[in-house]
Amino acid sequence: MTTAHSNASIKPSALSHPENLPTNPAWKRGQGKRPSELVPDATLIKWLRDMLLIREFENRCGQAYQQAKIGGFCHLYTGQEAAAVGTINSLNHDDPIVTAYRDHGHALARGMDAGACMAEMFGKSTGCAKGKGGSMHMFDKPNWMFGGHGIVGAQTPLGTGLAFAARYEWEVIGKSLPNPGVSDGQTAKKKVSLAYLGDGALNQGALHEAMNLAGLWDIPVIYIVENNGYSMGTAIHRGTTMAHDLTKKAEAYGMLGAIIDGFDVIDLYDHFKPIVDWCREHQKPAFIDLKTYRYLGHSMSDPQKYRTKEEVDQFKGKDSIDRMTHVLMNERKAKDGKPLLSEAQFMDIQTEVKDIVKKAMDFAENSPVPEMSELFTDVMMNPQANMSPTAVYTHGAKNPLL
Ligand SMILES: Cc1ncc(C[n+]2csc(CCOP(=O)(O)OP(=O)(O)O)c2C)c(N)n1
Ligand SMILES: [Mg+2]
Repeated sequence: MTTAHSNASIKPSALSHPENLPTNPAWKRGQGKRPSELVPDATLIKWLRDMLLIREFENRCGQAYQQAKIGGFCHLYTGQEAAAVGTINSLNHDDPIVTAYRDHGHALARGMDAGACMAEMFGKSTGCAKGKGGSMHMFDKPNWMFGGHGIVGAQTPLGTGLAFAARYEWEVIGKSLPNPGVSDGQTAKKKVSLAYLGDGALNQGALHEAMNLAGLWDIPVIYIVENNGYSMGTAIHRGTTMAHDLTKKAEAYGMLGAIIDGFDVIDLYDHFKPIVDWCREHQKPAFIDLKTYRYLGHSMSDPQKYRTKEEVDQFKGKDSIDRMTHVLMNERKAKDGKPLLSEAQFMDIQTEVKDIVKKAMDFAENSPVPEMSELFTDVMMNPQANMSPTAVYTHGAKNPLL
């Protein structure tokens, strides 16, 4: 890769001219249509359906956890639905994404089968990670979802690497490598990757190393801070500098930064889609401070002493599902002038998602737990003899540490 020089045809001054920046798209200057106006009616309804599916899935996970059917860590996404749905739907299906441990929403928005997702929650062999990952490790290669990661910030270099690989494929190899839905030898195309992180990851060294390289080498990764205001019980302004304007951090690494409201999925799309298109076209990174809020505790046991009920209620008043339902029932009209969504259609969608999640629960409950032998598969091995104090470990053999 020839790094920044490969963009020599695009004059930096032209690219950074306010009129050419995706943070100032034509529609904001009163010209042209908003991106969401070009989205088919059925797709908008699907966005609402996906947000409802995530909410229902999380509600049922919470119940199953109380019944001890789900064990280990479990972080619910309730309240943040528009963030995953609005950003993922701004991508092509084969643009890779990677996220942290609050990952069920991204998996479902990406199209993961709800049964495989729920079975993973239940630790069953039919789960997307064979029941060996659990809540924090949703993986779905056919849907270009590369996890689900538990170490705060660790996914951000991975997202950067995914974008580097995509750009290398396009610019250096010139053809795509074998991947789901792509046969070897197809012309590679320009891609972007999304690397989601929580506001708690903002001060992790890994993020800053990754952002530095992305800025230096023009790696087309978009860091999305799902800024729900808290890292466990620590409010962002107590632990992070410039919390009132995180785009300054992007500036320091020479990349585009934007603050986007993550509560209204249509508005989010209108602001985010131009950034994705720009990053793809010019093969550049970006950094988004996406304002959102989680309604529930950090994980399953959190007395939430760090915030008031009034604060939570205030954000519930901006609920993204209520907002989208209102827009589709009252503001957006179909070609015949009628509202895009009727009350009856809304009820049907609710019934549909309840049914999907119920079937997913049944599937998870009735699936077998992994075989004992699975303990020794899909684990790291020492590639070189005598490198480990506990001797050589070969794939499939009993781990000497156990
Ligand atoms: C490197 C590392 N340090 C600490 C933890 C413990 N930990 C788990 S979640 C979390 C808070 C992260 O908050 P944030 O990034 O804002 O994500 P949110 O939970 O709000 O989605 C911490 C400190 C961890 N998993 N990894
Ligand atoms: Mg947070």
